Amino acid sequence: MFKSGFVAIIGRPNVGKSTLLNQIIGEKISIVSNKAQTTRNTIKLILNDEDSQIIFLDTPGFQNPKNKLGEFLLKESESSKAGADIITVLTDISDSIGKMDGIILEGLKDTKIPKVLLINKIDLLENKEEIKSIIEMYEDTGIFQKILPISALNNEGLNDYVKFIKDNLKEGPMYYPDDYITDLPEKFIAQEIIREKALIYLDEEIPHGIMVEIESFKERSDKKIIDIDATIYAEKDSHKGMVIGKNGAMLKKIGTDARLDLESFLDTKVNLKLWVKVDKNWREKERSLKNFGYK
Ligand SMILES: Nc1nc2c(ncn2[C@@H]2O[C@H](COP(=O)(O)OP(=O)(O)OP(=O)(O)O)[C@@H](O)[C@H]2O)c(=O)[nH]1
Ligand SMILES: [Mg+2]
Repeated sequence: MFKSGFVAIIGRPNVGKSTLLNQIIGEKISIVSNKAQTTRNTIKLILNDEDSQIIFLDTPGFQNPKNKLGEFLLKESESSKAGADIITVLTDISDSIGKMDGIILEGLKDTKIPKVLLINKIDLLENKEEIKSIIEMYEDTGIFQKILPISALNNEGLNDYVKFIKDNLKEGPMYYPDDYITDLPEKFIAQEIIREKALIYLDEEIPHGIMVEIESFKERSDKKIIDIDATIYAEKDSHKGMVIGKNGAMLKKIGTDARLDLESFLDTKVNLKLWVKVDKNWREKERSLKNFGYK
């Protein structure tokens, strides 16, 4: 019997949802940074096996929206639950259930499908005994069929998690060809790789106002190199200056790191050209959000 299904991963920003899924898939598809709200679209990551296909949905971090982009992110997270066969909630080693986690749990109380809780970042626990009381705290909610402490970063506890998913999958079709690990086009992943480098290097409020658009993505006819032209959008003129940096140093750093990742992802040489433009307050404008694919 072939089993398959959709597994939504939800949780606050920065708890490690994308790290977890990249680790399970064994390839870096979903971008990761230490800034909240790194993920902006629901991203499908596919785990293929001889007798099963699991489609994981990596969602934007669950938080109170502060602008139109935030409203879109919350909707993405909410709607991923609707199409899921199994729900995974990811949290970290905090010793109390915070406000946002409380809202997430409340929203799951009446959901009938299997639910699993992963307590991530146990590598950061100084006293390993502490995990017991954290597990008990979540057991008391009575919401989850399974609660597992994990470290997504160190690949700890992930086999048990995948086993739980497989045990709870139902008979189903192969939704995607068995060599697919995502349904995303290369162009989208290229855009995300560039955005990740900007997120990693830029500080304070700038990263959240960054958007990347791929202007052109062309393979040369001899197939030995891919030319990529991309624009980084910032929200303010002053932010544009910081993305470029002194004598272009910041843009160069972002470009070099992005090119190296692109070459490894696309398995070919890449010629990357970056531009920086300003689109004022695009996070509040329906039209810009639509243009950038957040609709
Ligand atoms: N120490 C430790 N850090 C981790 C672990 N998992 C993830 N991180 C770090 O946590 C940060 C956030 O990781 P992401 O995977 O981007 O988190 P996310 O939940 O997808 O965040 P959003 O997309 O913003 O909602 C990164 O700096 C990761 O390296 C873990 O198991 N241990
Ligand atoms: Mg993420």
